[in-house]
Amino acid sequence: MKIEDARDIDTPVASAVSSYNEWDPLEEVIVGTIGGVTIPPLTREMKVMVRRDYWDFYRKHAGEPYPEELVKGAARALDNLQKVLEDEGVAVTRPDPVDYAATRFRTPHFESTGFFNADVRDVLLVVGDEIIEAPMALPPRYFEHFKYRSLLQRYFERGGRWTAAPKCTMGQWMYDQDYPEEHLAYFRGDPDIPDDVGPLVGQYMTKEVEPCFDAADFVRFGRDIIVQRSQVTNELGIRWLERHLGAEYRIHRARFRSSGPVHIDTTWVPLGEGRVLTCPARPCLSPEIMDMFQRAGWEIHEAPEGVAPAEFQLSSRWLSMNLLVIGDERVVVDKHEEPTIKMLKSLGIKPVLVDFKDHYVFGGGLHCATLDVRRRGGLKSYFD
Ligand code: ABU
Repeated sequence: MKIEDARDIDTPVASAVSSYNEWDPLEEVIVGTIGGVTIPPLTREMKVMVRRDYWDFYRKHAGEPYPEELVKGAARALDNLQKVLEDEGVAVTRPDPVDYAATRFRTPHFESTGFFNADVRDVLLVVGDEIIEAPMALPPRYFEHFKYRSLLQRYFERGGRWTAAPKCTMGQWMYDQDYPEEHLAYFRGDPDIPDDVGPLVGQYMTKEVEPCFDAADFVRFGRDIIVQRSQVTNELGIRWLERHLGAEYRIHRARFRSSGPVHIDTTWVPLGEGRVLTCPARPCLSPEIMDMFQRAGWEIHEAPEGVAPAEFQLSSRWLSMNLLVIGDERVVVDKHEEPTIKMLKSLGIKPVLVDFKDHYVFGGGLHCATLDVRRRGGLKSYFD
């Protein structure tokens, strides 16, 4: 779709953008595209995303396209997801392919090449009728929001509110130059991590110099939004969103036992009203969050380990719990994740199967690769 195509769309009375939680019946969703994905430069701060086993590969091939077979596999996975969602009655939109990822770019503060564009959840946050472009925190992702601009303009013309959070500079001063490199050897999701690993003692790669956040560090429960301080989301970024959303929403900071948190959607994942999945390798360290859920009668279930025969370069194996809830007790899950499928069935939830594992190599599961633009249902409080 091009921007010109959107001009004749009449603005409906109700906004085309409306989503307050992660589980109400899904009506419209953006599914990412993988075209143009480029091996990012392995700067120090990028090591929060890339698994150590791959550092040499990323050093050697920075700026080149990923191997064609990997890209084709991920493209097929995204197309499979589109079909499955459409078969379930969900309208799917896809961003235009943009091949700027391989382009070298320069701002007054850094030079980089781009990275990828499939994980729309990292870049955009929908809260009610508003779509917020996240500032992001890593230089290769600086321009990633442009991939979605024509779609955003279309949603804007259909009544959605459209906001861009202040972009951070991504200058070197934003990153802790003394962050111990050996702590990056522990990857998020490792079960055995020492007690003094960076995030467990309040040390992160991103400092509190300018607000930064990735949208995927926030998870929406109506009026209550849970966020984690992560390697890519700092306290200033959290405060920006808190003030921006105002008194209608309550932002709750949660901590988990993780060696390098990046995105909350493989850690604390709602399955529907009253049920949340927690990652057994990253238990919640915030008693007030546990109390909040327990007092409101929420069930907290441990996610089974992932089993899909996939390669993981940019994420933990816990993409198995990165599920897309489409409402009416239906959850989209990768068809290889037998233990997760079994668990969903035991809870009376219908697993909607999709062959998606070939997208995992690029660091994203089903929740990462999608953005729910519209769900039926309004703003509610689930914890009063
Ligand atoms: N983009 C989600 C990755 C989170 C994880 O590695 O568990």
